[in-house]
Amino acid sequence: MKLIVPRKRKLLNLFLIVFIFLVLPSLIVLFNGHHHLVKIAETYTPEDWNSIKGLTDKFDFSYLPGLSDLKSNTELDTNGFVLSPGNVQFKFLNKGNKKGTPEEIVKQNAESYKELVSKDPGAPKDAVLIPPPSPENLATYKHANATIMALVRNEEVAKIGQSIRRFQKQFNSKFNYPYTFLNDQPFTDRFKKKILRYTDDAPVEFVHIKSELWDKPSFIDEEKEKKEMEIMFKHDIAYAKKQSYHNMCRFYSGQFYNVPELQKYKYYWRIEPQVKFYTSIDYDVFRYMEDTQKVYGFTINLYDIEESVKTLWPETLKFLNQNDNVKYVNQNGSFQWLLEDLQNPKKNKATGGYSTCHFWSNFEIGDMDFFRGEAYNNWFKYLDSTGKFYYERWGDAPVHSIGVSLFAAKDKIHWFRDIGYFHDPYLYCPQTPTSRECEVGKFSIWEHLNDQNCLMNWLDHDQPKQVY
Ligand SMILES: Nc1nc2c(ncn2[C@@H]2O[C@H](COP(=O)(O)OP(=O)(O)OP(=O)(O)O)[C@@H](O)[C@H]2O)c(=O)[nH]1
Ligand SMILES: *[C@@H]1O[C@H](CO)[C@@H](O)[C@H](O)[C@H]1NC(C)=O
Ligand SMILES: *[C@@H]1O[C@H](CO)[C@@H](O)[C@H](O)[C@H]1NC(C)=O
Ligand SMILES: [Mg+2]
Repeated sequence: MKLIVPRKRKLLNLFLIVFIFLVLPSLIVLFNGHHHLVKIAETYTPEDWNSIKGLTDKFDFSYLPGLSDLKSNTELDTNGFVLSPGNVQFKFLNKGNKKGTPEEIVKQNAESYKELVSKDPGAPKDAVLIPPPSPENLATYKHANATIMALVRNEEVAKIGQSIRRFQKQFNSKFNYPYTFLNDQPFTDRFKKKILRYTDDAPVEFVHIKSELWDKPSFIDEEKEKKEMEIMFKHDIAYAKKQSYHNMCRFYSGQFYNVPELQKYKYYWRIEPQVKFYTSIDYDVFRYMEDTQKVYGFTINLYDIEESVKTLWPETLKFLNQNDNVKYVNQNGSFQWLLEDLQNPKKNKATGGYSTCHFWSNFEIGDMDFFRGEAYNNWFKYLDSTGKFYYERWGDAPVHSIGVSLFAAKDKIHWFRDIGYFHDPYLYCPQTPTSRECEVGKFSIWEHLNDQNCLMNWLDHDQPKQVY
């Protein structure tokens, strides 16, 4: 027994020495982790951040000018944004002071949505609307500078035909706006012949898209692409592995307005195969866009698959913090809607803050000169340079939506409250005297998708004024 005691003391001393000199310092560092991070943010150069970023693809902190700036910032807390070079930040403010669990917010929003949509909206009141000319005056009618546009494959002729038939009936037979059909393959004679049966007297142009506007850029690392596609596929992201879908999203995000045959137009109205128009449109929608100088119009507004746009928002902030790119941001932009985190907070968590709310772009009426402008184009070029139209699956809808929300004033974005519309599985069915074949207030053909509706967030935070 006696022999063992000194050995125990020795062990205790050894333990104390190890604790004081090795364990204690690590604990101090651990508990001061926050300070440690602040120090990194302040002392590292952008190059250092880039090399740190290279260690992980998960998070891109490089757009943060210094974590200490985030601590208290009255400008950010009052306005919801700070727009100074190298220090661009946005914050969701919950100005309406909405409270509740995500489930409760979904319920509140769904109820408000139903109530709103069941009132007849009439027509927009912020312009003198132009009714259709009488048939004998149609030939000399003064059109807006606009085309109806559809990207479509030869084999989809019957499906786009259905869309056109309804579109002609509800709108275009009254105005005869020209159609532009786009395809990465040459259109067949069969396709052209069939289309001309649907388009009545409207002018029609068939365009074969040049490969440099459509093909995957040569700098894309195909091994990395394959690896990333596999991961997205495992996460059940629709079309993750479909090469042409990625091409389509990139084309609609940043190339369609460069198609030579579209240069002669300012406005476009995008249509897709198998969509429905539920309401009769009895004024010239393009003239409305022109007269009010709107940049973008939509009907449906919803969340996206968060994994498909994981770094779209961080990359955007990175771009805005480069050089003097902040000059492109419109201080009257729709930032709150982009950041709302009450209804589907898990989206914001996965995307570095972006709600994933977007205008559903299979229906969109837009000003191509906006997209052709310096702000949108430089931003798109930056996004394209990241390769993430392929390494992620950035859709044209979130890209258009973030673009118009940042670079256009909110009163240049228009919700077409009077146009009923369907693209599987979502619909917009307002209570109007001409609404047919839809159930007023329904948002999706699947009840469980009601939590995907972002419209109330748009109306709560960024709808500029009552237009209807
Ligand atoms: N020419 C051509 N058109 C395409 C291609 N991929 C998609 N499109 C068109 O691009 C538009 C969007 O594609 P969709 O497949 O409808 O994509 P989506 O609306 O996200 O998905 P769905 O729910 O399947 O409709 C449609 O008008 C398609 O016809 C392609 O590879 N070539
Ligand atoms: C229509 O708009 C395009 C793009 O802005 C422009 O180049 C073209 O000259 C315009 N056409 C007319 C007739 O104004
Ligand atoms: C923003 O809105 C205010 C108030 O409506 C207006 O005075 C200002 O000119 C707008 N600025 C921009 C850049 O649109
Ligand atoms: Mg579609």
